[in-house]
Amino acid sequence: MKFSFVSLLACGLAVDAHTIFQKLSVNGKDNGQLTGIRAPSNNNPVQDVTSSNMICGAPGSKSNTVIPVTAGDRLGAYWGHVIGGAQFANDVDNPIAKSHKGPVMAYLAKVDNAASTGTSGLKWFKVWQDTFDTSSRKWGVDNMLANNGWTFFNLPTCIAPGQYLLRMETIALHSANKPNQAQFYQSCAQINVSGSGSFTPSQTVSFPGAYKASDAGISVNIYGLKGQPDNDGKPYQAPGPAPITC
Ligand SMILES: *[C@@H]1O[C@H](CO)[C@@H](O)[C@H](O)[C@H]1NC(C)=O
Ligand SMILES: [Cu+2]
Repeated sequence: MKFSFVSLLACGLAVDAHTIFQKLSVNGKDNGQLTGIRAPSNNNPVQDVTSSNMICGAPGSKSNTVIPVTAGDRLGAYWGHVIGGAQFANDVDNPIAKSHKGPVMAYLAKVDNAASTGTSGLKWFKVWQDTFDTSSRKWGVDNMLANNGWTFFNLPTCIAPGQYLLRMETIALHSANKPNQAQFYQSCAQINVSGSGSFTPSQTVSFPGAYKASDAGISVNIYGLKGQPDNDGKPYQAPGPAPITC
């Protein structure tokens, strides 16, 4: 019964404890709020894996900016409870409620024009994920919390030059033991990659389509025998493909 009480506290009450990816840093330089970002206008999660909102979140902000990056750069994705970060002073649910354990992942899709492209029919591949570490029993979300909302990763050096949408995704699994209760949070950044990479993915996935509600990483009880959200120290199988290797 413990986990149902926890999830009731986490998301069943009036205050929502959700999150939004809303700015991108490149080698430590913050590009600013919603610059080059397509973010949903509110922090409600997507819970239907067949929804087109699985791509870049519910329709919201638009930007004409395409952020220049070089393959190999260290990217930072900033997540906040609401657009701007904290909803109010001492907001304990910024960047996300501590109950919202789960993975943080990054996908790319090649596009002709990152500022103007539509989002349906794109071919996505995963470039990074921070899922669950069985020894420390920390989730990607725990690392995001420890970094005050930032998740950092290196854009693989093999990524070919050109424009891409970067789809950042956090999945909150605190209620995922119940059908369709995994919470998906995603926005997309518009990037222009330079460098000398030549990677073309041999396999890609579609959104929606890449995930099924029954996937082991989506329909999952993360509470161990002691009622802790530690997956009982067992490996966690994140949804979607494995990240590419260069
Ligand atoms: C993308 O980068 C290339 C190489 O630096 C540059 O020539 C091009 O103008 C850039 N395009 C956009 C939309 O920023
Ligand atoms: Cu939530």
